[in-house]
Amino acid sequence: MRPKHLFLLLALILPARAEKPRQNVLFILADDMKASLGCNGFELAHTPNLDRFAASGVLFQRAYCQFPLCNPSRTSMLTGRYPKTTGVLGNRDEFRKLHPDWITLPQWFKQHGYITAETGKIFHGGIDDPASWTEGAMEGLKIEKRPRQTAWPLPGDEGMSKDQKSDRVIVLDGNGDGHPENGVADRAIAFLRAKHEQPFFLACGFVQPHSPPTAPRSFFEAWKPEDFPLPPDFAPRPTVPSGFPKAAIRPSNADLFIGRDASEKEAHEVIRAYHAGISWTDWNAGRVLDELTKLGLAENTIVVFWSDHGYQLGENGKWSKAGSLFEAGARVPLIVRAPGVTPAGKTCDAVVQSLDLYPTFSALCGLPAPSGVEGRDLSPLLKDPASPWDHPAFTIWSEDGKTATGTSVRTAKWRYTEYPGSGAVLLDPAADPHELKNLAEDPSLKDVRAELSAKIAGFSGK
Ligand SMILES: [Ca+2]
Repeated sequence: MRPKHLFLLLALILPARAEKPRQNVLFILADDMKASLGCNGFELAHTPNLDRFAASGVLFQRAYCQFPLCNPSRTSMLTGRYPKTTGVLGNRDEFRKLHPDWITLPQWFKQHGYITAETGKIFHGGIDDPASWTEGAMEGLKIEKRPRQTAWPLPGDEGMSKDQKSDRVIVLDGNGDGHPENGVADRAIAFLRAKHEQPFFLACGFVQPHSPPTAPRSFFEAWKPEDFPLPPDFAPRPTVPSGFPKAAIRPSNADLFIGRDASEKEAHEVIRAYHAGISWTDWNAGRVLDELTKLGLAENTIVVFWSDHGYQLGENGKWSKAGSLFEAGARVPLIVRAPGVTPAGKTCDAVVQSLDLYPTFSALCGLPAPSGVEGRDLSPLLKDPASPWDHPAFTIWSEDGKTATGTSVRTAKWRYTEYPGSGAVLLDPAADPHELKNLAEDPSLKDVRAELSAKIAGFSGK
């Protein structure tokens, strides 16, 4: 071969062989946050940082969790498997005891040369998975001094039961410095500033707006309590709406207004407090996102914002996520920015699921496809949010932590839920955004119901 030809051949081969630098991952999680960001179209929201982030990536408007409770939802997402497969149907189950050989999402990155670090709540509180994280990445966060706080409506901690401690509103002095929630962001920022020889997977998990709703005073002052209208089906205590099966609303609240009625005045206050918690999370997420940009890491880092499930905020007297197989409980905020992949400021209306994140992160970073996962790689939607996509989302609830006592399927048009032994719910969320009208017995929708019921039967057979 003549030297000129050899040079041309090498020029063709070498770039293909050169190792492409791997992208970092910054995964920001929120706890109990319904999709009520400004970018979701919620006009009362005060979420400038996440709105700006959404304007730089792809916002999913129909993203759904697999179980409306922390541990089952997070376990499903972090293992890429449906809750029925994980067997984790309650907050006390530990997936690692059930599946010692499974490889979690961060662990998959760790196995492929990434530093994997966490700050805040990633797995459920009290259930961490040391195998998922790089050794040394879990040094404890030191809290020097907590900010002064005011509890409402109960005056102090003395004599309060665990439930009562959860059932109140916390107003912080200053900007919350010294509170663990700010510490979650501080630690993420410190991690980003440190020099890393390897690509990183940093999970940054905030615990707001989980009860008790907590935020610095300034975030409350963005609104008056009455700025937030009560839901049209507001009730002082959990109330099964007319035309719905009994199992659709649990008889008692799990997070707020536990064992007591909600007055309209308190309801306005708590709704405001919940959104103040969202705004504080937005502020902390903004600090981390700004640091990523300032350090010049944004061009080489995939960023995802997600919450573990939604929330019912007084609808039918329900103040919790637990048991909610409505849009309010199953829908989650999801924003993805992948440099070189996602267009800026696009909205995706495809139905996607939390458990799709594992294979998606993996594909975006050029890792091999993980085995055993049940989600789908969302890359086609990230490249073109209008790509054809016709996969339903499934969300289940279990009252006893052992079997599904409700199974819900979401398609582009419908939400359909079956509660064995109690009945079914068919909702048209676009026409009925407050989820007031159960269409399950509408004779004109008999075929629709049969088709959706067949999807649930197929899913239940997994
Ligand atoms: Ca949660």
